[in-house]
Order: sequence, then C-alpha cells, then structure tokens
Amino acid sequence: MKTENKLMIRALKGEKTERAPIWLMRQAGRFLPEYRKTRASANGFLDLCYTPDLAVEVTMQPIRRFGFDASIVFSDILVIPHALGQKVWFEEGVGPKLEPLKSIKDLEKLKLDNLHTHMAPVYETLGRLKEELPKETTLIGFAGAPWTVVSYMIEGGSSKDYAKAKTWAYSRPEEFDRIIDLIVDATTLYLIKQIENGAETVQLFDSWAGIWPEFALRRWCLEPCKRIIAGIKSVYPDVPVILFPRGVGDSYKFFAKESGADALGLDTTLSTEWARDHLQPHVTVQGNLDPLLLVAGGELLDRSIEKILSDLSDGPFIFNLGHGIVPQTPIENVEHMLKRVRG
Ligand code: 1CP
Repeated sequence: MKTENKLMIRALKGEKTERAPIWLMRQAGRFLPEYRKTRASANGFLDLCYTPDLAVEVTMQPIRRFGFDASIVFSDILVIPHALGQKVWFEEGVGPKLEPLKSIKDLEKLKLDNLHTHMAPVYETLGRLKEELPKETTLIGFAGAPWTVVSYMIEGGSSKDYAKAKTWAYSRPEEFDRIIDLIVDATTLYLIKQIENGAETVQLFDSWAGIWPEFALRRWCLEPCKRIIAGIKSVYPDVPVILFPRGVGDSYKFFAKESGADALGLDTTLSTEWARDHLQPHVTVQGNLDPLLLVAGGELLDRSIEKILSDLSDGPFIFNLGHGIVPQTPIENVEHMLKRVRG
C-alpha cells in the first residue's frame, strides 16, 4: 500500500478517517513476555537498540500480537547523546545513566561527526522493518525533543525537579542555548536520515516539557522543536511530524499554531473537549488514555475510551495513551481496548 493511503498517514494529514488509527507509546517493551525474553538474550539494553536483528524482532512483536496501525522503531531517545560521544549506560532496575555535562567545556567534547556511523544500525533496522511490516502498517521514526534529551545530559539520568538543568538555563542562558542548538542539529540530521531509510512519519518526544514557565517553554521547547520540524520539512515537505509536548496545559495552543507539527500527542491530563475546540481545528490530535486506566481495566476504562472517541472522532484523530504503556499492563486489557476502539 502506498504511504499516503495508510490510515495513520491519512489521519496525520488532517483527514477524519472512517475509524481512528491506534498505536501505543512504548508499545514494544516490558509489558510483553516476548520482549522480556528477547531482552534477556541481549547484552544489555543498548545492545538491543544497536543490533538490527533484535531491534526488528522487538518492534514486530506488538504488531504480530495486536496488529496496531503503526509501528514505532525500537530505540531510545538517549542514543543521540551517546552518538555525540557522551557516556550513556542503562542500569538494571534503575534506568538510564549518563556522565553529566558539568560546564560548557564538556560540550566541546561532543561532536556531530560520527552521528550517522553510530546510528547505522538504527537506519538498517528501519529499512528492514519497511520490508517486514504488514503493508497497511505505518512505520514511525522518533527522537527526543532537545529539552528532554538535554535534561538527561545535564542531570546524568532521570530527575525529580530538573534543578541542575533549570539553574544552568536561568543563570547562563546563552550557554544553555548552545547545548540545545547542538541537539537541534543532531536531531534534525537523525530524523531526516530515518525518513530516508523508511520512516513514514516521525515523532518528537518532549516528555518533560511541562516543567517550564512560559518564556522558557517558548525558548527551550517550542523554538527548538520548530527548527527541527522546519529542517525536516525543507527536505521532506510531505512527511508528517508528530510532537508530544507533554504536560504543557494551555500552552498546547502555541504548539498547535506555531510549531509546524502536523499532529500533537495529548497527555493524560488534557481535556479532550478543550483539545477538540482549541487544537483540532489546527492539527491532528493523538491520545490520551491514562496508561493506568489500562492497568486497572473495568468500567472506568470503558467510559474513558468512549469519552475520548466521542470527543475527538469528528476531526483528525489517532487513538493512543497519554504517556507510555507501563510494564504491569494486562495483555487482555489491551485486547479489550483495541476491540472498543475498532468497533
Ligand atoms: O529495561 C529495559 O528493557 C529498558 C526499558 C526501555 C525501553 C523498552 C527504555 C529505557 N527505553 C525503551 C524503549 C523506548 N524508549 C522506545 C521504543 C519504542 C517502544 O518501546 O515502543 C521509545 C519511543 C522510548 C522513548 C523514551 N526513552 C522517552 C520518551 C517517551 C516517554 O516515555 O516519555 C524517554 C523519556 C526515554 C528515556 C528512558 N529510556 C528508558 C527508560 C526507562 C526511560 C525513562 C526514564 C525516566 O523516566 O526518566
């Protein structure tokens, strides 16, 4: 099937489709027993990302089981700092760790030169997926948005309050701009190359966008994402871009009108009625079931699915969660949700 005829792409291009396409953020991952099995056979998490045989396998697993309308390539947002030369590792049971940037001198050690060589396995994975996926399934490439990636680069891992990164931004904003700029450049090149290798749309994850006051949100989230999207569109004007500025509340409006994204991922807290009235006239919307409703199941799950569908199905819409699926999600609840969404 031609890309432009796929359900997901038609929705991304602003069409109200006969039914909502559905995929789930973090669909290839720890809630599947077959993922845990492949993961155990790999030599750590990064090995899984950089070994095409394994990355193709775990990307295909949720498609085989559930037949989602879209497939997101298995990788991680932290491959970008890794490719630039920062030390990145994943501690079992803890999560991602990085040797943190402590001063602007540390930025000088990071280089764009090896980006495509480092990412060659990811590009190969995309190319193979394009061949292997069912003909109607859309292949999604992705990257972290600059702020979200930079938060890990400065904090050295996950953070509760982002105090180091925010203090750096507020006290030496021009330095902080330079770090963000490097990630803008790397991410633009990386996503263009993902498209060249088979990605039919790309999603930018700004998972931690919701922690900034408005002026900073514009400077370090909206503007960098806008530049990446413009960079992609200058080469691939017809490839739709999805942006997920999680947690930004009312500011979703600016992202809808100014970012250049074709679609916005809505987080769990956003009112679907508000999104219908303020966002859907400008962009396709994607979301936003609470991942923990999918864990709990039952009546509240059913009512929440119905509400999302009834509020958003009159315009361009993609059904998804409001954040990534969690490991403890029962598989039967995912099957149940799929039936409800597909009717
Ligand atoms: O032990 C394991 O198996 C590792 C768990 C895991 C997985 C399955 C990590 C570590 N990353 C991933 C894959 C991943 N990460 C995908 C692939 C596609 C898929 O699973 O379907 C994607 C799209 C991501 C994106 C990602 N990584 C984000 C943005 C999305 C989001 O959920 O907000 C973020 C913030 C990360 C960082 C990261 N990598 C891994 C973890 C556990 C985290 C989050 C840590 C934190 O909460 O700070």
